[in-house]
Amino acid sequence: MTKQRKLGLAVAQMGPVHLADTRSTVVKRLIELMREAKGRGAQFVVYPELALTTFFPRYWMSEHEAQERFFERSLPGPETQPLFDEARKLGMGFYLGYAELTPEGRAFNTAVIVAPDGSIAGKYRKIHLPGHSDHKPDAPFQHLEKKFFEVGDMGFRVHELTVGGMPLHMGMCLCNDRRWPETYRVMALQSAELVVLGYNTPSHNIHWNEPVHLRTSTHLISLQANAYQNGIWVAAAGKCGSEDGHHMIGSSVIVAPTGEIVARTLTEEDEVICVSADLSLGEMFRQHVFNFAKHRRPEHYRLIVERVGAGDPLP
Ligand code: ING
Repeated sequence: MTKQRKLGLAVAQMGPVHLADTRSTVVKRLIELMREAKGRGAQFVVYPELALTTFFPRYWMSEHEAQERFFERSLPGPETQPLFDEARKLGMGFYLGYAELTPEGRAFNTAVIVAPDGSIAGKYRKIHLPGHSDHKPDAPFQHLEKKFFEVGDMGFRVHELTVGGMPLHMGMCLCNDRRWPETYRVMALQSAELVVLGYNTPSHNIHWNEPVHLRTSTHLISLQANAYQNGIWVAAAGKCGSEDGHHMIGSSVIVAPTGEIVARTLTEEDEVICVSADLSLGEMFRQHVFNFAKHRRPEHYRLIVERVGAGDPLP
């Protein structure tokens, strides 16, 4: 049996963030969640996508207005610095999702991994942007990620960081990315042991009358299948509950390389779940059933990269 490599891993789910909530009140909640995670033995904590604000892509507005109200021009910035200070004081690493406006004026749905020493160990810009860019006035709400964000330009990367004296390979993604198997496979091919992600998932589908329960079941299936099929831990933090009347699913989870849910939130509020994740567990799957080097046959997978949409059967 390989040597155990235990990581105190927490997910900090957030309840609603309303339009009227200020960043500083949100940062106070994030700090409270970090302190609870620390008390539960965590060394790394995962926060949601767009954690600092309400899920603003649900509202029609100009890019300029969105950028003025909901984007960060620097991270840490004046309002988020207290979170970075607290993390360094607690020796806690964390993942945080936020809306990024670059000095050149480019807008991304972004997340960072911050190492326990406070340094930014990795940045990711969301690649799979769901929703639309046009105004749908008849819809109960919008989903304007294709309007407010550019497609991420950093690819799917795996970041090496040391947590609690243990070096580890951590991948990251955002929300809709978790529904696409390519996301995890590209990171598992870079030897990821753990993928962390945040999400904001409306429970109502504006395109068709999808049964509400499917939002949660498809969320969980996506995480569990890909954790197992890549031999990795997956930690997913939701921002949930009803934001100014718009409901989003909870069910934040930590999933083991077995595909089993080892911790799951019970509420749609601020809530911490925490496990002692043995990163060596993934090796059992990566050495045997999903030994990529031994079993994969990329020469037969070419369509996955060459085609964007579905086309005719091969001749
Ligand atoms: N939200 C949703 C998500 O991927 C969605 C959008 C829901 C797409 C359900 C397809 C099906 O969880 C974000 N922010 O990507």
